Amino acid sequence: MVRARHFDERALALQRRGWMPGYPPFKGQEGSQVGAAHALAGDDWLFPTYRSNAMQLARGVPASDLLLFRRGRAEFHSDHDHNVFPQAVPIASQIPHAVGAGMAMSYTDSGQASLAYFGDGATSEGDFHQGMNFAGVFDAPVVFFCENNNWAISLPRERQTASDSIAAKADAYGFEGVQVDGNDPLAVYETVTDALAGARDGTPILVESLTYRQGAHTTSDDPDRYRPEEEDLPAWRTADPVDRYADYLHDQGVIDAGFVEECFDAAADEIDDAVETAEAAGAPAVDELFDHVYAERTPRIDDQKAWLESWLETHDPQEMEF
Ligand SMILES: Cc1ncc(C[n+]2csc(CCOP(=O)(O)OP(=O)(O)O)c2C)c(N)n1
Ligand SMILES: [Mg+2]
Repeated sequence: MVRARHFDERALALQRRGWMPGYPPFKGQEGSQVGAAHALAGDDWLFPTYRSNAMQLARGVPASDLLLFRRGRAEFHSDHDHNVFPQAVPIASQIPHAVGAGMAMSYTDSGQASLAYFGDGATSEGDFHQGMNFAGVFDAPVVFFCENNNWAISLPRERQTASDSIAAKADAYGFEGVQVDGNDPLAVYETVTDALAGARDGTPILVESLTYRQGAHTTSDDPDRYRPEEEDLPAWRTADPVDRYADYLHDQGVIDAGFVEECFDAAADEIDDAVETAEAAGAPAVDELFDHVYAERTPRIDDQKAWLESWLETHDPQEMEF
């Protein structure tokens, strides 16, 4: 969790000095993401989003790959060594992918499971309902892991849905939905471990992990414009999960006073190296921007590519400020 926190803080600072065009911070969601990531088996598949970098880190994806992806290097979009699908930016589009993969896992008796990560806002998309429906009908080994951080950009959870909870939505699809304190990594780990075991036996499940987005939606967002200073949420929901877990481990006598600082120092070294690696890798080739829009380039994409190539003859993107 400390590694993830440090990655997030560094990424934010790097974006602020123009190192990458944008960044979606996950501060406050480390307990939920790291707890869930540790519950996955090595050969399970994670279907992530732009928000879930802590999950990818905890799963073993190198920090430099995550940074290079944010610098536009398409080859780091997914990580097949760690069974991590590409990060979905179109909201909820990864949910049917996770279900389809789950159905394939069950047809081939592979013993794997897939975990679809998404936010509270994704539950208003058709893809969420279609994925949930297919999983229920076909007994797909899927854990629907909804990280409810109370906000979908500027839309609060109470305006997202009139349901009592997000977990309650599972009822309509014939399987269980559960809520968990998303700021308690051990509770999340246990809940997702049990959820994966059930999923492997053909019972999908929806886990609603209740946590809080401490920062902005992305570096293009200013939450002061829409978020009240005092949230109407219980303290456990807005409390810092890193501090809370460190205090807990300290009280239990598991760690001593200097341990968290040592973790921060180790994380700082790791991220320094990752930034150096990412910087050495250079800018993406122009083709990468256009090659993966469709399976084959269309005439309009070809026109856009030609325009950019001629623009680059007189401009240097490295000199631009974001
Ligand atoms: C299909 C689609 N519609 C709209 C958007 C714009 N958009 C980006 S993030 C976001 C809110 C998502 O909120 P939530 O699902 O709660 O995830 P969070 O950002 O809180 O992790 C929206 C509407 C998008 N990316 N894709
Ligand atoms: Mg949200």
